[in-house]
Amino acid sequence: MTDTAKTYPPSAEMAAAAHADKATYDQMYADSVKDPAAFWGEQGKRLQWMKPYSKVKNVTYEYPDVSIKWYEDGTLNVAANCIDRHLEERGDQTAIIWEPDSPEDEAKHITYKQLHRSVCRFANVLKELGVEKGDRVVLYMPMIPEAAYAMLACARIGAIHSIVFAGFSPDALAARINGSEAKVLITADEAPRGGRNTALKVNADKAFETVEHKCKMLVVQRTGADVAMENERDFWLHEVEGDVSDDCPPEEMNAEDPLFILYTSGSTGMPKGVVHTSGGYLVYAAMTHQYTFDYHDGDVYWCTADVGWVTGHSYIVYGPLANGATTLMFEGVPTYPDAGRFWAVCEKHKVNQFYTAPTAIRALMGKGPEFVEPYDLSSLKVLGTVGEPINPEAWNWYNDVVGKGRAPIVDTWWQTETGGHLLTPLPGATTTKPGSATLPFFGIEPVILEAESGAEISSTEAEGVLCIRDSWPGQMRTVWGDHKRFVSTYFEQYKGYYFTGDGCRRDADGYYWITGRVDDVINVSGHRMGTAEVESALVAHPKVAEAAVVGYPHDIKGQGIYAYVTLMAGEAADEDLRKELETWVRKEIGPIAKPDLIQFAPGLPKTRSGKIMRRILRKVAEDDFGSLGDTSTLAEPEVVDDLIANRMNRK
Ligand code: 6R9
Repeated sequence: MTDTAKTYPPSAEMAAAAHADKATYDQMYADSVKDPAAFWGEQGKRLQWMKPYSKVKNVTYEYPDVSIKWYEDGTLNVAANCIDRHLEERGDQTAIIWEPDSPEDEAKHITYKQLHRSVCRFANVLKELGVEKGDRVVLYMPMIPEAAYAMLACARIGAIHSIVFAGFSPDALAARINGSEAKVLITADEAPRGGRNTALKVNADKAFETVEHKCKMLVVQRTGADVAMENERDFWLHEVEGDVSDDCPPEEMNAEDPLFILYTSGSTGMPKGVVHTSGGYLVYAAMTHQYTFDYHDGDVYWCTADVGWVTGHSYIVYGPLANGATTLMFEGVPTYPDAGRFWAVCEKHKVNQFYTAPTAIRALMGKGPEFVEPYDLSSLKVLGTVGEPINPEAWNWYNDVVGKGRAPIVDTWWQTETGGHLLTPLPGATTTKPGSATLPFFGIEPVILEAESGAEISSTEAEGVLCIRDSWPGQMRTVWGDHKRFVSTYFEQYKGYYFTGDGCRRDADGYYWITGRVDDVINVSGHRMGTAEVESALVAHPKVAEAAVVGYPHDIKGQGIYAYVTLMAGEAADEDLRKELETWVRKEIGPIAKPDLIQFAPGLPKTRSGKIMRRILRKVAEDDFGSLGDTSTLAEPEVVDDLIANRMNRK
């Protein structure tokens, strides 16, 4: 049995050495919410501004006139803040350690000086291809240094990047290229991962079949695979780079100019393009990186995320580099060549702060401690987790087996929309409880509302939906091309608050415990997936009449994807079709969206007005049909018996 009541106070050594101990946290937190403009005005000084700001905060959450601006009259360049300003003091320090997929291949150590040169050259290549300030550039990249160069090169010339995770399908890629009318797609020949190569260029070619506007392709050579190049459309980076200069002055950008677009899943419709801007985002990414991980000069920091997700944006590239850190970028997977790889890399590069996802911890926990024990992990000072609630068993394993009880765990709750951590312990300040994201970061005022009425629950102990009372600099500003959708998604249901979409409990000590999404978003291995997206992929198949998708508890992934499918009249519900539908969804969206279980059903439970009763589908998927609740409002109550009789998830 896991002792979940046990709490873990910071050690005296940690509290003494950290950027913040408890007294500092309490004082700074109180200041930050009492006078946000003064607090963030001061924090803004951690960046180098071309023209200093005079206004710090200009925000209204008032529906429907929501508008969020931070440091609005200041100008800066994000790449210059992440590179140039460090050159004098730490030009020869390693900025990026790159660890390749195969441990047989050599790691790279890229200094700030080398990073500067590579980013300037990359920026000049983009200019050669016609990219100008404000243009969109889509990235579909392996985890190689060029991915970071490309992001920073965009930032340097004021282009807006939109990264598409390399595991997404050509269709998903095309939708994002079209959605932002990108001028250039940056990709690579292939992406090695776990000993296998994904054919990125081939996927990109497929995507271009449905790209509706003129778009060029810049291709990085990673594996040297033989790929087709189309004249006047496709360009090799190493060829164009031959002719460009090392010098590329950083563009002066307004604090509120967009830095990037990142698509993320919501409860309805297709993924939306979350827009983050330059000044506030970078202040927030840098500050959270410094305090949450208690990063100190000279530390080696490793976040295992992919740059295709927000965690890779804020905590591999922007936050760490803004702080002049050494950030490790890993191309591979936790289980290749074996389940000891993470720990081998920690030992090899003497990693001080390590940040990963609960799904990886659970998977490695399942392989046994013998994959951890051979390695010297004494360099580890802080262990982080992100992406989904971490169950106390996994928390304890992380703490005991990996951290040997010496490294505090920071369970960081945040979202693509929030730009950086909102709820998190600080290593020297916060007593942790396994499974709780603990307390708010500076400037964050979480509130718990009653889901139905929207009334704020003021008692310390509370359970309901999690909202945030006021803005912070790292908050998203809009949905790309659809500000109305931004306002209606996050500010309509609970007026005057930012609505997170998560359920949450606050305990007697005021600690926050995320209970999971309250909307139709499921969290598969820490990746957000809208059930609507998977459903629309399924119904696009000619044999499918109707589909409903829900999540169910999955030991490793957190949630698995359970799909109920009704077929067109006359179609046979057999194993072949099940396989075909799995492949179909992989192709439409990508491997992460593949349903774990598909149940063929003659009908779905619906109300008389035709609304699918997801509550019932969730219960059946959870194999918990003893408590289906009221089914009397169903149009055809008998379909439920069939669903139960043929359920796929029997315990
Ligand atoms: C950073 C990231 C956001 C959703 C979020 C929540 C879940 C993330 C969590 C967590 C419990 C944590 N989530 N971190 N739940 N504890 N520490 O993951 O962004 O991909 O947008 O997902 O993930 O449900 O609303 P994103």
